Amino acid sequence: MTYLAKPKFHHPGLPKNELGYTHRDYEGTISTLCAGCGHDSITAAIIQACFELAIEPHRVAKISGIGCSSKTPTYFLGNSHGFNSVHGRMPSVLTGANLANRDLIYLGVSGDGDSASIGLGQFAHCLRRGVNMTYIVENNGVYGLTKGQFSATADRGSKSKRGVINTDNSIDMVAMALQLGATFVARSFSGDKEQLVPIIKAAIAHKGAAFLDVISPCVAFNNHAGSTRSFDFVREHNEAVNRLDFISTRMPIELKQEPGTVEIVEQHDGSTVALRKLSADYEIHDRSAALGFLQHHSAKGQIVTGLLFVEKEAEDLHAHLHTVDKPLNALGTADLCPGQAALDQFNASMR
Ligand SMILES: Cc1ncc(C[n+]2csc(CCOP(=O)(O)OP(=O)(O)O)c2C)c(N)n1
Ligand code: SF4
Ligand SMILES: [Mg+2]
Repeated sequence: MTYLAKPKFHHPGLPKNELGYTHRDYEGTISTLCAGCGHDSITAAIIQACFELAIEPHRVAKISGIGCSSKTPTYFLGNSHGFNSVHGRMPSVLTGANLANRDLIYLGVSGDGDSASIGLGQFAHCLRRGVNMTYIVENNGVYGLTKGQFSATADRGSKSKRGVINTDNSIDMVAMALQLGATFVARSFSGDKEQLVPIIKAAIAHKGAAFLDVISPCVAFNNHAGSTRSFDFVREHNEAVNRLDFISTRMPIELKQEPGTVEIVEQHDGSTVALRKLSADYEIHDRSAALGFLQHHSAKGQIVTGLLFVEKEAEDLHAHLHTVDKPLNALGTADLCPGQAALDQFNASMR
């Protein structure tokens, strides 16, 4: 994989966190994504969240699939463990790593193509099993890396850059995550750092399956007229617009939004998305209400962003399986060979 190393020096006055690390200590190599890609804003938010949480980088494992989104772990946490797996297989690789070493912080990074098409089964089982992780889908509605085919999250009726109309129904991964039993479910927008950074921090702190769908503009393949995110389309059809946006500029979009408001985010080509930010009094512990809230606003053409649901007493896969409380590589001979008496007792229990 090609990458550009960042210079090692940095300003001596950079702020430090409680571990004495600067922001630079949480960065990776220089991004090779298109300038203005929403994925780079998500990278910046992950770096900020890990810096603010004062996470020791060697305690993090970043696991991804294939796609522009799945390339992004190269651009953050350069001193962490990382595994760029096969298309759609991030969840099973992450599950295996998590079972082998429960002491690491797992960041699963994926795309809407990676998770909603080839990896849909893996996505589903990973969430329903309650693997302790932060699962981030960088959702742009297209297969960016392979030149802009519709992904399964693209709206029915929207037009691709090549002029093809999408005739398939779209998948809402947030609704699916709620139905699958994820214990932390949120959606955000790559350009809303004020919302995204605290959500990532909360997801990392959550002990269980945390799913985060981040709407992330693809500047290369979702910036054309005819998309269901255009302002005219929303006004005329007033249909669910629960995904993507697109921009023609080469500058990332930024957004400051008050809780409880709907913000029409206009792109440089005139296309828009309507983002509804949850209000402060939204009840986050009611799974079925969260689903209803999502669908109600989706029908009005609004994308709900914010922390939609958190299970109060979340448990993870290790708790379900009653696994040993140490990482497997920390088990000594005494743990692995408990002796003849213990073996006899175990054999007796099988008779
Ligand atoms: C088994 C397999 N099938 C197909 C591909 C081709 N492929 C590479 S990335 C990709 C889609 C990526 O889309 P997404 O996950 O949304 O990432 P984005 O580039 O949009 O961030 C596809 C189909 C592949 N690499 N491996
Ligand atoms: S093709 Fe799209 S998703 Fe890929 S780097 Fe460029 S803007 Fe980002
Ligand atoms: Mg994509």
